[in-house]
Amino acid sequence: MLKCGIVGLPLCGKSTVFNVITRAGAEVKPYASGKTEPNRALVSVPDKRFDRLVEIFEPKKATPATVEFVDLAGLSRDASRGAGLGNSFLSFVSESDALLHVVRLFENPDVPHPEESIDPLRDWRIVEVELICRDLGVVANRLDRLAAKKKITPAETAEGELLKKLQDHLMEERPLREYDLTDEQKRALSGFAFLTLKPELVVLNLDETQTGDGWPDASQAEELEAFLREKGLESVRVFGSLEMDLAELSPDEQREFMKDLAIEEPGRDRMIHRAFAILGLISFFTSGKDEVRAWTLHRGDNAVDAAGAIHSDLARGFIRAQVVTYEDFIQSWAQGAWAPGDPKAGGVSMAACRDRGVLRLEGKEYPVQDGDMIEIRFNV
Ligand SMILES: Nc1nc2c(ncn2[C@@H]2O[C@H](COP(=O)(O)OP(=O)(O)OP(=O)(O)O)[C@@H](O)[C@H]2O)c(=O)[nH]1
Ligand SMILES: [Mg+2]
Repeated sequence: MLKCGIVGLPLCGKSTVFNVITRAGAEVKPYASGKTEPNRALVSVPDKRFDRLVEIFEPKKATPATVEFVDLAGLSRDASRGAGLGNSFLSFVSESDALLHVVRLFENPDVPHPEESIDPLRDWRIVEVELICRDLGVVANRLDRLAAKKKITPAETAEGELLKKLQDHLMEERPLREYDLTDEQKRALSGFAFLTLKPELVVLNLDETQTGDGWPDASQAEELEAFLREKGLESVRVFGSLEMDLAELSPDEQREFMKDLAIEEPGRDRMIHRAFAILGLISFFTSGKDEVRAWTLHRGDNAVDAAGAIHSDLARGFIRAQVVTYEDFIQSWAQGAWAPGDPKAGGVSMAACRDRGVLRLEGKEYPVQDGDMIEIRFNV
């Protein structure tokens, strides 16, 4: 299960943003909670192709792809040195596959600001530095271990050399995403779960007075956005409290409200879409009359990874994957290229695709493509 962790300073609106995305109704309060156990909720990946397959197959069960969002406690200045909830909390961050980094722009006299003023660029940087410090600690630990070893393999020598370079880079308070790593190096380092290598989406949490024309001074938001663009990081503007309340209205009422406030697209949709994009996810589908299901993989995962996502037995006994692209499948369907019999039977439809020559047999190493429809042949 892929996880997106929500990070930010205390009281910047993390739980509010979590509620906007998940509609899970987590507790939101104007004082620091000091809670260590994170809120978690699953969110379905919005996907028109999946919806279409459900229409076609009318399955007994429809299971969209999901990603878990995890609402973490506030990250204080100096957390990496044990301040606030410190390192125990940072370990929750390292479990995440991507980060949603919330920064506060909303003015709310009832909610104290840990730094006592609204300055989103400063706040973003405080959290960034904490993540850098945590990575630095991980590197130092590993270097100490390597140094203490009596015998060291050539691979460990190479690892130590790379880690020393990363250490210098981090010491300059620069994140690892700005270090030029090869894919091979990234793979070798994946076990460290470096926080500043994780994809990050920055969420600017605004309030309802900060919409369109009603907000004369958008300079702080624009300054942060320009800065992030320069760094190659993406950001979205969200009206945290407002959108959390909106979620309780009917779709019509929501549209009306959004029109009044000159909000074009709900922040929820934008956040979910961008989060999936930065996670580097692709979806593949399995379909039949019992179940249509969307599965998520990382780009570059192969057919055995796909089999393993479904069940470990399928990966273990993997023989072949029968693959048809979503587009070819839909075309076959539209042209009525079905074998006689039940038009909604999954097996029959794959056979029909084979007859049209659009079904491929792929082996273990086949890199799964976004939108593939897959049936695994296996033997255990
Ligand atoms: N006016 C306004 N208030 C907001 C907004 N977002 C959050 N708040 C308020 O800020 C306070 C803190 O919000 P939370 O979502 O609990 O913040 P948090 O980051 O989860 O806080 P901790 O978990 O304690 O660090 C609550 O009183 C919210 O109602 C916003 O967009 N506008
Ligand atoms: Mg919270």
